[in-house]
Amino acid sequence: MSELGKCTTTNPALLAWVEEMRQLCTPASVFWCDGSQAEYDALCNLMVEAGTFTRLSDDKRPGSFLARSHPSDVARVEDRTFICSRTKEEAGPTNNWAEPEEMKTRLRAMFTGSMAGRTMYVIPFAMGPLESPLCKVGIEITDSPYVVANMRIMTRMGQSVIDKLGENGTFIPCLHSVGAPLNDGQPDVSWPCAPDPANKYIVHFPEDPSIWSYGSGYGGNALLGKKCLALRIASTMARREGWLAEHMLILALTSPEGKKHYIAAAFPSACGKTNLAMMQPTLPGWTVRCLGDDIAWIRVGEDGRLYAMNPETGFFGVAPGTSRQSNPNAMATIESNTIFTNVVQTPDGDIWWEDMGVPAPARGIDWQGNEWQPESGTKGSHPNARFTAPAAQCPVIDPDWESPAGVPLSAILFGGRRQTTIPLVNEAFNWEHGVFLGSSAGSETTAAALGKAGVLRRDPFAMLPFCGYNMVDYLRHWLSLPGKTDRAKLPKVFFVNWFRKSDDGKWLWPGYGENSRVLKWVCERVEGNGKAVETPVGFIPSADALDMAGLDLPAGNLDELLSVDLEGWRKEVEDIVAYYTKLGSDLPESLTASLAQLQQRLASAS
Ligand code: GTP
Ligand code: SPV
Ligand code: MN
Repeated sequence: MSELGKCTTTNPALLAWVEEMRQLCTPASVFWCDGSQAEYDALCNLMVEAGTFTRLSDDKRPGSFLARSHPSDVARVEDRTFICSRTKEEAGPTNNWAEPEEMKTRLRAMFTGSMAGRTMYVIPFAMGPLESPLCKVGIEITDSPYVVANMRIMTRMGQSVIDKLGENGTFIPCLHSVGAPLNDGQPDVSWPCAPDPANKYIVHFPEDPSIWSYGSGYGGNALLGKKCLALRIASTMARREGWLAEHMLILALTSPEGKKHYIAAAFPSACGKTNLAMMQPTLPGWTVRCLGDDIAWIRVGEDGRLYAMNPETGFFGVAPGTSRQSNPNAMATIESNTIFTNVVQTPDGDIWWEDMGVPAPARGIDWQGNEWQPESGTKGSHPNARFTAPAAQCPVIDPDWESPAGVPLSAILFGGRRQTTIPLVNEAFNWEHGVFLGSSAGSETTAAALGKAGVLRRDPFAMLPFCGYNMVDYLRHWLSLPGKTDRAKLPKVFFVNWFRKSDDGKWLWPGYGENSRVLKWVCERVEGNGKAVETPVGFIPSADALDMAGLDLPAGNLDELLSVDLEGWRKEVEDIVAYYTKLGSDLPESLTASLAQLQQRLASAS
């Protein structure tokens, strides 16, 4: 192992960029990360001393830590996220845009001296297995040791990446500062950041490509390999190079007869990807294996099928609601070596959150660091509290999860959080109709981004906050796939909704492991079996098509989940028309045709 913090690269471009950023940000010191366990341990100890981390009990959660963020810094900031392509047109109607040189001037001013009194960490990281044809190398410069520790779990990081880069390899520069320089002698705080939202900037320059992030230390704002690189920047590369960078989980589903299908699913943030990715099927004999829970890079393989690969190595998962009942495999994954952020600290040195499936502690410390009791009437953990855990610790991780080639997809699911109208599952008539379903996906907003939760918005392909270029061009890119391969080899497309509610506010569908019943039907449809009725909105399972053995659903629920609510759908169509109008006149004709056909089918169904 190399001496901690010592540089081992001879790559001149890398050395020059780090030196330039050192001069800009004027840190007290520079630390080159090698990604070793010893380095991780040393940084965790340092954070314990600084009050950023609380070490959890070795009996309860070995190797694990709790962090509490600043109350202003708890989620992604979509308003402060920019795609600075050359022209506004290239960023498109759904992204914030600023002229790149103007933005760089502004950012350079913000970053000037921004790391004063702090250590500047240099993190070499790779997204994707190092041998994968899609693997991308990034270098994140950050003044947050919390970011370093999380990046070590979430990415392939350290010396192996420097070695891959070699003398002449290229990398994506990712500059990050919490935006809280320290004057001489000024004491630090446990979670430094720039509290005023107007001072946060999550900025992408797709032409460089490069990423500049200022003012936040939380999640997707700060772990720049994830949303910034593996989705926003990667989507622009994917478009150019003919592949796809998607906000999707990847799972393997095996039937009792041993038939294995790989499925990818795009649901918006906090809408069930992690849960589906590692679910425990309630149907006897079926198994799910997890390959990824948030991001999929997909390319056409030599055999013409679509192959999906997870570029990450960890899970940055929503804590509240995670329990032995809802997600036993996540609970097993986070038994050790996990970083918890914004959950309750219990008196016995462990953590707790709402709907964890175990009794709340009589008292504890809430996510804001205050004494807390369950009777207090406030939530002890933040709704966007998260765990960061190594994927390798997941008991149902698929043996091929690190395969450089990825795995061939049988089906793609789109979904959203919809209390009304949208059925439990709906199969697209064909690829173009599938792209229409993805493009028009709506979902109620969640705590994963700052802003009001529970508001219905269109979130095409669950990529609204993550598409690095013009959304209309993105949709065109998806429509171009049948031209790149044999159409018959493309995965079948479905739309699912686990979140329907009755008029009295109860879930109509139990969700979680019971979603295996829907996945079984998906497999049957892929194999050419599976009974369905053709409806105006797509193929929906016929009344007896879903395997409901052993599930006691209240009378009428299944009917409601699988019926086409014509009135609701007409409103839905109006909303989609309005959204398509917002996307502009350049929308591919295939999509406007799909919408018109849906309108016609609904009209003649009345
Ligand atoms: P990100 O990490 O933000 O991308 O979220 P995600 O898409 O991975 O969502 P996750 O699986 O963490 O679930 C988010 C919330 O939805 C949690 O509170 C879950 O308990 C809840 N949830 C997940 N699956 C289901 C389901 O099938 N039914 C119901 N009712 N809730 C679910
Ligand atoms: C999401 O919001 O989709 C997440 C969490 O996966 S974050 O990494 O913060 O973006
Ligand atoms: Mn996500």
